[in-house]
Amino acid sequence: MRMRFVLLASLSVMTIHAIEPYGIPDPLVMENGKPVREAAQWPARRAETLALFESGVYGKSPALPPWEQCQAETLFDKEAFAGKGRLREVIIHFPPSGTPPLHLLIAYPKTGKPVPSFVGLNFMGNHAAIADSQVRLSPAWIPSRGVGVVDNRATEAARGTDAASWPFALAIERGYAMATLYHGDIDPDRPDWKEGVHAAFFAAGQMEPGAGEWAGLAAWAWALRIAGSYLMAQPEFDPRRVCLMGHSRNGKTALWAGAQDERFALVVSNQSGCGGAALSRAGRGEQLADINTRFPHWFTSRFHAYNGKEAELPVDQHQLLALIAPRPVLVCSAEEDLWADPQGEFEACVAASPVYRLLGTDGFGATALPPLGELVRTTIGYHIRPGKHAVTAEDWKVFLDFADARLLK
Ligand code: GTR
Repeated sequence: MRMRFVLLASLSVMTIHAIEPYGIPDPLVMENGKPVREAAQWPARRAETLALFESGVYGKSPALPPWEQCQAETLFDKEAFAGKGRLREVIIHFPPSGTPPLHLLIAYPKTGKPVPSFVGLNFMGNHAAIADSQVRLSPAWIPSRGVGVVDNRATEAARGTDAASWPFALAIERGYAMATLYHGDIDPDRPDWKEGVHAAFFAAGQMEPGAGEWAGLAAWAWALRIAGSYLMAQPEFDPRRVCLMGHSRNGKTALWAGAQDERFALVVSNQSGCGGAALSRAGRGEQLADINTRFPHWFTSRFHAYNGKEAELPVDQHQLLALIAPRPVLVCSAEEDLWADPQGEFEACVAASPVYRLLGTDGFGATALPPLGELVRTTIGYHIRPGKHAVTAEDWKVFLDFADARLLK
């Protein structure tokens, strides 16, 4: 057992001052203690790492339905953004029957060539992402903190109220499509297993996911992957450059989707924190007991067993980043967002780097937290900006700069 754990400080002499020796699992040592020394040995380690996250953290999802078994219908596709781009909304049905359909809102440039794209979940419904009367007002349960939300349902007043998080015109100007879907479409963000996608997979009499079965974040990740399948099947979007982006709980979800699904070219985590990019063993900011108490429906029940016992976790979150290797991953923090533990997010990048290097990339190019506003552009990227927990157009500029640097080379 001991063989499998590393003192993070030993990874690089330069990291000694930046990183405490937490005793996180070594991403390059098999569960049986054998070291992974060559790239050819990584797939086996990757598979067992993925299985550990499935069984102990997010829960195992059903197989993703092949795109041929899904159905997409375009609700509208029109010129928008002062003639510079188009706005489309589609409804996507997928098996088995009884599953709630997804609504995907896509803004894209009119280039005549397949464009790179970002897809991410939103918190408040597609109608909140842009003030446009044609976008469907989500009938799903929506958190009451949303502007224009009455009795947990959207009203017309909710249109465009989350537009600051979705700078569609900026993406278009930069040559990217930006797509979003509401996580509550597939599973409302509350501890209720009757109304979301899970119930369609329950055995007779089953009332909630069993230990090790997918919980809330995993269902959202599943929806993101289906949205990705859609984009990859359309001529307007380059199937080899579909990127995932997520903020906060949706950032945890984007990482889990990108870890499982190697079709995605790049993943951006914005302030994903606990259960996302931050090391659980770091012990700062949100702890497992906090997250599992406030959001009992996000992770598999097995994850709850580690409340206050982070040192016993079979994996830590640097290994989630490592599952994305060798594809680019960008971890973004905000200085005042201590709940998401910027330092722990940075340390996870450092600790994932050996896997990225083994696979022939430049890994992570920083050994101490970079100055505010300075983007680390290596295959594992990192950025920390001043300010609080949010995703803004300024953040999107960083995501697009990173994607330009990593995908348009
Ligand atoms: C917080 C939660 C975080 C993060 C955040 C968000 O309340 O503790 O883990 O997910 O919500 O999603 O905005």
